[in-house]
Amino acid sequence: MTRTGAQILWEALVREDVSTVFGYPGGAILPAYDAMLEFPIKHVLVRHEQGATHMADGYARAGGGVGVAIATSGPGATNMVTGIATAMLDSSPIVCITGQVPSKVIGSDAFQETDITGVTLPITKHNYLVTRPQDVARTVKEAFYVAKSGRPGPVLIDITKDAQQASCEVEWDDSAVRLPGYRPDLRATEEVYRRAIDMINGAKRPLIFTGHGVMLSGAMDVVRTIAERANIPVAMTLLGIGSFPAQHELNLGMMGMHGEAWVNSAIQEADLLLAFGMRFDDRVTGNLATYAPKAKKIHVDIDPTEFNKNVKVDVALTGDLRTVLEEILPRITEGDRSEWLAAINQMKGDSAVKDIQNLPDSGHLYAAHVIHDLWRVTEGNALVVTDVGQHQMWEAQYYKHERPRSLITSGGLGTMGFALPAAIGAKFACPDAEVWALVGDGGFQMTMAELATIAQEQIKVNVAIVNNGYLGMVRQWQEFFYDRRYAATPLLSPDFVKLAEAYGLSGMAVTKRAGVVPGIEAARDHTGAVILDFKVEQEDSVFPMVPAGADLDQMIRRPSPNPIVETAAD
Ligand SMILES: Cc1cc2nc3c(=O)[nH]c(=O)nc-3n(C[C@H](O)[C@H](O)[C@H](O)COP(=O)(O)OP(=O)(O)OC[C@H]3O[C@@H](n4cnc5c(N)ncnc54)[C@H](O)[C@@H]3O)c2cc1C
Ligand SMILES: Cc1ncc(C[n+]2csc(CCOP(=O)(O)OP(=O)(O)O)c2C)c(N)n1
Ligand SMILES: [Mg+2]
Repeated sequence: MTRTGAQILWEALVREDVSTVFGYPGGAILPAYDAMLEFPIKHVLVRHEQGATHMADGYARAGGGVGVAIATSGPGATNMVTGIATAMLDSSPIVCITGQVPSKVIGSDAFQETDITGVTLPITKHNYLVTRPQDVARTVKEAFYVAKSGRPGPVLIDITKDAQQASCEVEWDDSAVRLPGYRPDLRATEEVYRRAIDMINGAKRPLIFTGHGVMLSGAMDVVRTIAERANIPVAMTLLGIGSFPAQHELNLGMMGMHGEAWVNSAIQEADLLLAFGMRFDDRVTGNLATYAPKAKKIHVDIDPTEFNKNVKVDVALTGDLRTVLEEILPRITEGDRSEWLAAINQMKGDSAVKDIQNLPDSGHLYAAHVIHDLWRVTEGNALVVTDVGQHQMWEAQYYKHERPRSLITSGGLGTMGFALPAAIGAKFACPDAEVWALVGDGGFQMTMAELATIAQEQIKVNVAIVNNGYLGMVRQWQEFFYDRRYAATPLLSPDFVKLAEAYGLSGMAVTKRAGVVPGIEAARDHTGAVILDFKVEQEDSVFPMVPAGADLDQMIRRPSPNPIVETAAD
């Protein structure tokens, strides 16, 4: 059958089970947009191509599939760069499709020409320039395979305008993709397995670390079975939140820079770390020279380049986490680690039982109250998508996530502006979920134009703005490390209630603690999207904090006597 490259593109996407794409049209991608009308694909018109990439990313993280974004050449393509880098750092599978100028003018500085495969080479798992319609079907198939297999990541397909317009005979190939040099299914030897199992069964003070890879491989159940059988407490990375039930008795909480104090202390005392699908980011380890000095380390990861990258490990098990752990599980013996669990409990002191909601109302509104109340009112069932900054860390501390993929956040790149579009993408992947974008007043202003996308698509994504009048996380660093010199962090914002109304949405400002629960309840009851502007204390800080590069147990704690509130971790 003869088809244009544009038609082949959409048919290939349909064959990959794509139902929704996020995009923005322009000259070089117009043939594809024209052909799109013939295919059963929902196109969501964004307001900025960065938004399209974050939506694709949120779609992938929430639903577990591959997200798709589409844009024109030149500025359309370069606007995607931040979203692609965000997906790369957090191993999120997205496919970005860009139009390119006609192949015969490539290299001539043609109108809206950018070498986007060159630009995105270091921030994609793989990318392609397609100049002939005959190559479109195979490329799309490969791109999806690369994006989702092994360690997931972003793939870009740049298609010239002439390749979209020209026709060719098309034959669909249903055979498995084979790419020379790409081996996503490596396996460790039996000898390595044996060493790992002996170490686990013999450990007295072991800790399991669960990372994003637990979610990506669907290993939640097997991790839990191992932890319960061997009585090993579990700590998680920011991106691992949701991989182990928050209120499980073996759950210790988040590790690292803003992790729970007792988790960081326990890491420094442990005799064995079992790192499952996490990559020892510098936010996690602090000073590498003094990191977990008493512990042997076992690292399970699908990407062998992660082994010994930051932390030297004793045993490295390559492979899909679930597959590896299912092999290990039958050989794990039941363990009594009550002494170790008691020691960690001691490290907690009475801090774990302090409930900030019981502290007297000082008349001020704190972000911690807002997030804790959001957790209570939604009964922990919301799908929360955060932006980047203090509110992101407070979310990690105060919203208890019992289920995987219920917290979506930009960890590795720390991309402000991520939350609103990623929440929109998440809503398309999970239409029945109660989706909340939790944003700072700074990051929200980077991508708030996507409120128009919410309005046009008539979707219900509620937005909670933690409005502290500052680029709060940077202000906190200035307070701690730059002598309180607040260079360029005080922040003027528009009236967010009026902004919501200008988009045809509803807005509400909350200034008192007593207004938080009614505000959240009203937002939930309303049929359309609601923007809640929580005007919180301006100079509150996130505690504890391990200063960048400091030893993990050298944490800055909330000053005492406590002038404000305790964090859950204090
Ligand atoms: C302001 C700010 C503060 C932060 N503070 C903290 C903090 O205090 N604590 C913290 O933890 N993080 C913090 N972060 C996040 C941090 O920067 C990292 O993003 C995070 O620690 C990475 O978590 P991860 O290693 O679990 O996930 P990723 O970076 O996504 O890594 C996942 C790992 O799993 C592997 N993997 C993927 N699929 C599989 C599979 N199928 N099988 C096996 N392995 C697989 C990958 O190869 C990779 O090594 C902060 C971020 C920001 C922006
Ligand atoms: C795109 C981008 N620019 C700059 C930064 C650096 N940065 C990290 S947190 C932060 C402040 C965020 O302020 P806000 O959105 O108000 O959130 P808050 O910390 O106040 O909760 C900044 C500027 C970043 N992470 N991303
Ligand atoms: Mg702020």
